[in-house]
Amino acid sequence: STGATHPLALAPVIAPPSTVDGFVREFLQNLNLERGVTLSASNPNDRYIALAYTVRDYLVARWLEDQRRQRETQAKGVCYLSAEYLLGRQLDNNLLASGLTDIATDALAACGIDIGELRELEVEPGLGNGGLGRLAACFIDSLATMSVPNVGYGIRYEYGIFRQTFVGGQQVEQPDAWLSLGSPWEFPHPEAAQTISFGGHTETYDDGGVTRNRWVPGWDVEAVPYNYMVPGYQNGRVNTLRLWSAKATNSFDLRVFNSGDYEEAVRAQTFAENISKVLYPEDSTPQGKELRLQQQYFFVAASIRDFLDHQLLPDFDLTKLPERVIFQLNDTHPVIAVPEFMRVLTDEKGMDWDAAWAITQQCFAYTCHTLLPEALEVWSVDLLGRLLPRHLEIIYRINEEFLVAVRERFGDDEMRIRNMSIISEFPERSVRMAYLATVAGAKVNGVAELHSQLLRDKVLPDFDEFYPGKFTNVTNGITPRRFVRLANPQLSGLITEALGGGWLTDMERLRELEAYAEDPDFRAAFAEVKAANKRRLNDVLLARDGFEVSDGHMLDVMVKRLHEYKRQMLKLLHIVTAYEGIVSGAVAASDVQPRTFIFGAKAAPGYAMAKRIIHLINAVGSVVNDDPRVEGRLKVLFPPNYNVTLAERLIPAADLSEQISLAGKEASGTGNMKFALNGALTIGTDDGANVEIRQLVGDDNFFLFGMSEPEVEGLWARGYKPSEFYQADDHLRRAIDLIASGAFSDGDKSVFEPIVSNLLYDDRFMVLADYSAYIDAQAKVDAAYADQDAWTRSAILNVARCGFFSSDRSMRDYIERIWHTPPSL
Ligand code: AZC
Repeated sequence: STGATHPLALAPVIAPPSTVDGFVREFLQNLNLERGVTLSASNPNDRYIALAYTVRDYLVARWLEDQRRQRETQAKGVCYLSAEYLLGRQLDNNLLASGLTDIATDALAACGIDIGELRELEVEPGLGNGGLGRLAACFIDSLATMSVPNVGYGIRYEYGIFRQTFVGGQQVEQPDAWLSLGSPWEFPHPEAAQTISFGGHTETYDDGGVTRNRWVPGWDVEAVPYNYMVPGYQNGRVNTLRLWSAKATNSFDLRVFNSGDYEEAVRAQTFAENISKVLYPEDSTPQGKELRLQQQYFFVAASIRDFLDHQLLPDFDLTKLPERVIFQLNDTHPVIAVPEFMRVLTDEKGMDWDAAWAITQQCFAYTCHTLLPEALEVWSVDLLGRLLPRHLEIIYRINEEFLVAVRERFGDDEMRIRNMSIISEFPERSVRMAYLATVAGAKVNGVAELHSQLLRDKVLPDFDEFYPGKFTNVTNGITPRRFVRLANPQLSGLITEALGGGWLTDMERLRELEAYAEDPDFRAAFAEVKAANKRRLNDVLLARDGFEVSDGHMLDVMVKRLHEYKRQMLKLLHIVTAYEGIVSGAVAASDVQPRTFIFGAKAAPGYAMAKRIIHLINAVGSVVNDDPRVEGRLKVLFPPNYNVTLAERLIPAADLSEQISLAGKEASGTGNMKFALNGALTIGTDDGANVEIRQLVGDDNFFLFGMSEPEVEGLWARGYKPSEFYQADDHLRRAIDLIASGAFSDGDKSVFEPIVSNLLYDDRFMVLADYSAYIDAQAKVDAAYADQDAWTRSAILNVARCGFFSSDRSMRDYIERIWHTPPSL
């Protein structure tokens, strides 16, 4: 009790506006009170922020209520630890979740404002690289929608994923200053900052007759929490996303300031604040930088402390932690949380080692998102020991006890012990974070059936044998609220007309659409939605980049990070082949199914080959688009800066979804799910979640091509020589020769020579081996597209059969197989 007596203060959650009048009043009040302007004096940014605050005010009441309830019940919840959350724009999502879209639209119209214009002002928080970060964002949406208590913990990067521009067809990275106009969705709490320590040394001391070790850190920074609301879809529930921002500690500052060294003080501040300054733009490759390890420890240490100190009731019995919380490790980035948790339980809370370890092994679970061995994070012992000396000791002890147990089980099989050790000795002594996570985690999961299987069989087979039942699968999912309802309102309307409401939170109901696939009127309506989405995309690309999507073209889309294993090169060889066929006269232009190819892809700034491929895509695009011989038939568009906002426009307009990674390399993919659920047909390899998509939609509604994973292995074993494929295939040779000739680089053969020689003499991802199967499958695509009605039928069946890929289903799987949290609060 606060001692309040006023009736309003007794129910301190203020009722939000739920009428147009109420919304207008609140909006104008926010303009006045928060922006200090009147409506007539306001600029668009003022209006956007006042609108955001008005929606936020509405959600806050629910949020406070949920926080109170969660504290009261102390039900088991999920702490999702992720270095990335690729959120996308918030305004529309929060309007949809709160059911305020119509009220807000009308209220703004009544103020003479077009809400659509304000929507475009929001800079999306790009606090993630790609699939892994977007998955985290989908998961927290689903948990809120399913009323599962959850806190998402992460980093509030001041600069998110870089803004990509093209100069002369080459990628140039610009900083993403997403916070520069203010961020109305966040609640900063500087007063609740945690102090996070680094460096120093460890020492032994006498604790009442027992010798213990403890950490004497060398320096520290403040972690300031910023809270974001994560509203469920129209269920009145709001969870929390808590992102940490680094600040210099005051004491440190003051000490140096007092000594009169202003520059040194500023330098110290910059050093501290660098920790949350920028997202590492790496995807599927670890960046072994000291600052990155600092980021990782910074956010998990703050999160664990936050949970223990603020989410638990005082006097909570720590031995009961496994009944209260599960920390889900989103890839290896947060795995340093394991030794930190052990350190807190033993060194700080005085628990004995064995008890603490038993608790730790129940409180963590680990998701692996890759199969590329080069993408599994390792930290050199040297660096770890310098930055986190106590943690290194703890890791050594975990490893020691683990290897004793391995010996007990498998005997003195030194080879196996070396292979399973958390510490690897070559090329330098280092800590294998995936192994640490596997040893500590109650469960380890891959992100699609095939990936989980390969993880057990190929990447961690010894661990699978040692820990029966530890490995499991949870196939990824996507939130249908953002990627169907918001991205594709027309399709959503059509589905609701057919099925009534409720499907958005029960996506298996889309199955009922199967019957509609046989209805010519429904097919016509569905085709009209696709056409309208193409027109909308055309408007977006015209305004954004000056591009035009040609009428009547098949829209063939490949959007994802640029990585060799994803094989944008294979797509490009198809385009060059189609182009070469027409200009050489081998194929009559009039016989070619008109297509617009759209790429979207960022390359990691340090990934030279990926950047060269971007350059080549743009180079091929400008030649093809300028050549009158293929006009009206082939077009290549590469809008720069592919992000969540653009994805929401592109995907609903696509006819064909390109998912063409080398089998065994793409852990899951999630873009593949978004396309299928928006009625694009997939051309794809038997890789990642493509396998499950194909099983669900059926072979007739999916264009499968290429080697399977065992076939890939077989070819490696026999010895892969890409040049043999080049020699044996006329089309392939002509396509590669055309690139090598300088036809796309003003005659300069050197520009793309590294790509050509890589393909001919290395080709790690077997582009040439799958080329001819891909070209054949594309011919089948053309033939199928010629029968528009049959194509539409297949597209409807894709939608109808992909309800499985809702992230709500993924969350149910995590709850059942890993978290064991109560289904709802
Ligand atoms: C990605 C995988 O490459 C992708 O296949 C998967 O769908 C996605 O995670 C979500 O699980 N991985 C990454 O983005 N990053 C790393 C480090 O693997």
